[in-house]
Amino acid sequence: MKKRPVVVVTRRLPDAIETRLRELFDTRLNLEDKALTREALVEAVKTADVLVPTVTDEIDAGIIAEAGPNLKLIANFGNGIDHVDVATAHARGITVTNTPGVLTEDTADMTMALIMAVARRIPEGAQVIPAGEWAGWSPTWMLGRRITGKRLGIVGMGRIGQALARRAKAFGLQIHYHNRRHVPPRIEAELEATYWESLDQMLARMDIVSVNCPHTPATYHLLSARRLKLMKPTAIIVNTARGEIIDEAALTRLLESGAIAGAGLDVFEEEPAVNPRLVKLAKQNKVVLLPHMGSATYEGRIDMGEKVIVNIKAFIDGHKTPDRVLPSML
Ligand code: 8YV
Repeated sequence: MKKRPVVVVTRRLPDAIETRLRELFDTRLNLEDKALTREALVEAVKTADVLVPTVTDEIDAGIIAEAGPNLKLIANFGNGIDHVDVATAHARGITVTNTPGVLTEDTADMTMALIMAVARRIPEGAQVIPAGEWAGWSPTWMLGRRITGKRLGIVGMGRIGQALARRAKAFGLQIHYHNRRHVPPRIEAELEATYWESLDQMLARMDIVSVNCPHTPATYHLLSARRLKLMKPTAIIVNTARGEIIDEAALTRLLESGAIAGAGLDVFEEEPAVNPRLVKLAKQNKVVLLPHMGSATYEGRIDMGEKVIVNIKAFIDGHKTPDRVLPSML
């Protein structure tokens, strides 16, 4: 009988996925669910035929250089692939796959939730009753900002950007977007979306800015200090993509000085560390900070796991992997 491939999974996955992985492969699980140390990652790539990492694993050129001869597939559990050096893997003949599509709706929901949370002060309001501080209704208390009729500027109009645009349109927002290229005219018409070739010009005119592009070398600090300063002082910014796309220190300064009205962030530059000044702003209810929960639904995580399994199966059986990531795609 052919030897079953060794699949090393770096974090705990939903039970149903771990069970299926064990049925199909010689699967090594991380029952402790602690992010692997660099040494443990090196050990993993030395022994595995297939590595299943997550966003908490930095699979850089140094780690890939340590890979044993058997490692042929990195089947990432997650869509974003910026923690894997895809070019180096590719050069070494290691295929890389991800899990696109299955977390689109959940992430768009969370983006919309952050927009609402910031504009309508939901987390702040939700603390009042448990704290026993509600003195009763007042016409001028806990006022937020209306969503309907405002301009939403989406930076990155891929799957998640479009899913956000559909939701936002239903909330009465006007849809604007900046992307490397236009979305197809049919979609632009459906969303009544306005394309901005110039990100600078778009930023200066938006009430709400949402970051929905992948993190690549080209998008690192795309929202730089200079660009953030172009935003209106009444504007808010939300990010459910990757922390590195916004210059977090600059954003923090602008929030502190009131040059930007608010922010809703689900991702950070140095996760799980968060700039203490941002945390302070959260305590003052000036920003809403979530711990990278965009795709955190039971259904989403099972779908992601199933995609991982489909990619491994296809690869092992000698078929084309459905979700291969090539350096040219980044
Ligand atoms: C995942 C994400 O939780 O898929 C992504 O890109 O950021 C998250 O939704 C994480 O990546 C899992 O590895």
